[in-house]
Amino acid sequence: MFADKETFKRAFVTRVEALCGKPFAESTARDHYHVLGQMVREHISRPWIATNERHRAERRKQMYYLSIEFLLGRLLGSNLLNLGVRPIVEEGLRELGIRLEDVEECEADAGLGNGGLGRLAACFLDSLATLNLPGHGHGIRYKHGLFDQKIVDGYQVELPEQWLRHGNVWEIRKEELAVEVNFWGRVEVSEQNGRLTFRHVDSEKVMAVPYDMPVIGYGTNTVNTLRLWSAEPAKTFPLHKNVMQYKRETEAISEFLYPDDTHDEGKLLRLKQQYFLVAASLGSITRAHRRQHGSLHRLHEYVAIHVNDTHPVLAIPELMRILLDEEGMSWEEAWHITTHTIAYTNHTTLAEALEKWPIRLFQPLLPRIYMIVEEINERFCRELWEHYPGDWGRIEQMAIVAHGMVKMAHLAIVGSYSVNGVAKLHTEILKRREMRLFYEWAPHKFNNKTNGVTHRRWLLKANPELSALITETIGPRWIHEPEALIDLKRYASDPAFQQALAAVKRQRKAKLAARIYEKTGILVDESSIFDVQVKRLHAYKRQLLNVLHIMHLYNRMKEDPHVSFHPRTFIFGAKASPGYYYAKRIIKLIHSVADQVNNDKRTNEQLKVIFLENYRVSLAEEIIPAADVSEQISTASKEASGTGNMKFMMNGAITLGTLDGANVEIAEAVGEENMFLFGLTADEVLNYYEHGGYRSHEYYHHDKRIKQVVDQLVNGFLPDVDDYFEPIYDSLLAQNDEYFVLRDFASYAEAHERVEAAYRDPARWWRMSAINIAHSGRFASDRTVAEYAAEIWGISPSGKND
Ligand code: 4GP
Repeated sequence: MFADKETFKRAFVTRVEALCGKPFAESTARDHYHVLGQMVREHISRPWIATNERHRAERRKQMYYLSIEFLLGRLLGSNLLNLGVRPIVEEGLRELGIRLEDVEECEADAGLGNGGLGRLAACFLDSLATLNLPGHGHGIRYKHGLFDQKIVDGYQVELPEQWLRHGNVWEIRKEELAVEVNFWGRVEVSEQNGRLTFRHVDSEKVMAVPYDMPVIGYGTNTVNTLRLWSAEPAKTFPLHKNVMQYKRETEAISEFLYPDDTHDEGKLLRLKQQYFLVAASLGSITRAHRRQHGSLHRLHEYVAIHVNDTHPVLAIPELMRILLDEEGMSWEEAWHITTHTIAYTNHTTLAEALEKWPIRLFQPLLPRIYMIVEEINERFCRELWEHYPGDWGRIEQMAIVAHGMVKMAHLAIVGSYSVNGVAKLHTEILKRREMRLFYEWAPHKFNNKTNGVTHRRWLLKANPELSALITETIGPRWIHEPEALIDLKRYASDPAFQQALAAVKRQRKAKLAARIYEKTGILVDESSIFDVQVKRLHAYKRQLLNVLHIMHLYNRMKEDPHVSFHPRTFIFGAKASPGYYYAKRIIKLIHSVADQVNNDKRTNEQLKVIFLENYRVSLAEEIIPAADVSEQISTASKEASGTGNMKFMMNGAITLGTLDGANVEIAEAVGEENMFLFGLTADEVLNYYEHGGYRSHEYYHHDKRIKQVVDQLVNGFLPDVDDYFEPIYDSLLAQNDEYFVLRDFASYAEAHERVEAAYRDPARWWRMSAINIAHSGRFASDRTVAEYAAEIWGISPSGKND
């Protein structure tokens, strides 16, 4: 089908006519997308089946990555790339008068995730398949992914996302593999041969139906599986319930992705989603294992189950339930298997994100699971008592069930064999602070796995221009071995390479500028510095610091007609969780400042502020290659890792950031002279939190620049908003500025001056840019996944590359 261009063209035309029932000349871009998608799926059906067969034949250990989010983005482009057929397809389509780009645009952006955590899961799938590792994803097939963001008059409005509206060419429904999931009801206890047995009766049943999506490795025959579960009514309806109500409640489980990152909604539906994912995944994993091995006694030797944050942590009691109630194992054996099968990653230390479920919700919904959690807790507390006799305070702090709540992170640590953070600093903070007592109790469980991103999507696919330059310069080895990018270092000061690098950036900036004009009607100066902050909107990520600084630049220009600096275009993209009102006010603030700045003739030649609505994976792929400056300005200690920072450096942007998350390791790699670092360190921030001593008022009163911009939030400088920004003003002063925005302002402004100076010196700038690209290989998810495979999962590559 994809053997050569002519074969492809013939197959494509025949199929378009056969599948769409119309002459080729009348077919639309959407028809082309569907046909191409189907051709790819057919093309990989053999290797997909073969991968599964090979794994079975080799009896190889498998890893299942359980995640409530997979932020996949579009798949056609990266699938064509990974299969190595993109040039044939692109050329063939061109000869048929079709632009591949237009076809790709027809694909909905699969937004089954909120941000970093979900996108990380998607990057891991790509690396697993490419490294021929037997690792698969399990998630939920939400009917609606993360909401679509519309900006109306500067305010965020949320619309339901509809990625399945035109179907999903990548998925295969496998009804015969459905798993029954039980909610509510009660537990019947009886005694048989001196042993207690437990039966969950009178439950409400839900069918979990799997939809499998292929995960295609780059340049290999491996095709792994992402299994997404959809909730459907069971064949037997509960007698006591209205049928329509039962159907609605059941389907609601996989209807919406919760639009919250880091916040715990505390809703029953969320808990249902979590158990649904876990029960369906474990049902299918254990069924397959049992079929192959006859029993589950050696499950941990053949299966690793990774829980991505605490959302799937009910995998622990659910696996215990299967081993105890279905397999009839002793507690000791079941616990041994469970705690040698499950591994856990923590993604955040924000207190509000640490999930806790009230027993009053948990127990009635999941009666048997709750019993098991209680027993885990009792045994754990007993063990602690032996370890720390008399230390009630410690035991109370570490208990899994306490004060009417089930603490999911505690359950995760106790029931797993590995607990990892996502960057060195984050892991250290977990060990020294957030999880200190657990670290003291079981230090061997704790380890670090610094995040990474797939350089195939974020560089090779998103930035073909830069990729071509890299390959021309150092050859193609970096595509398979991203650490080979280090070879670019030799060219960092080479004027010809620098010029070529600058030309590529110019090209990508022109492309983004055209996109900005198309979307907003605003013309931006392509030779200005593109200074970008794109990520979820959150107080700790400090988009506010960025805006206040823009206001300051504007004030300077207004006050001093002679001040001149290199033109700047500040670009934002961010969704705020619908119930996070503070974050929504910041979005409006960005728009108000943009209106002011962009419409002022005195300043708008030098300063532009752009907000691109509906930030998502496909938009990120357009923005990141065009960035000069990457804003990674979270309050130190708050951003567990960050992954945007890695995507930007890979594309030659230079980080303007705090020493937070993986920025610390980026600085270690490239050297501080190749970044613009500023602000408090994590230790300083944590010290303030612990011992006090910060008074934001002092910074407000002592720095005229700060006073001016903070006052401008509420003094009518920004028209038509009444007192809408008052809560922001209060957060900075009355509430003593929890995220140290004012504390870091001066240092941030000074760092911006360093940006300016560096940009005025092209030889220096492009050298910095090249060095960032050269060192980005270690932030590829291939490295991260290889570390997980060797140090946590114990899985090894299967088959061979082509
Ligand atoms: C994010 C963290 O905030 C981010 O620092 C990290 O890079 C990412 O996970 C992947 O590890 N957390 C979330 C979340 O997205 O929902 O908690």
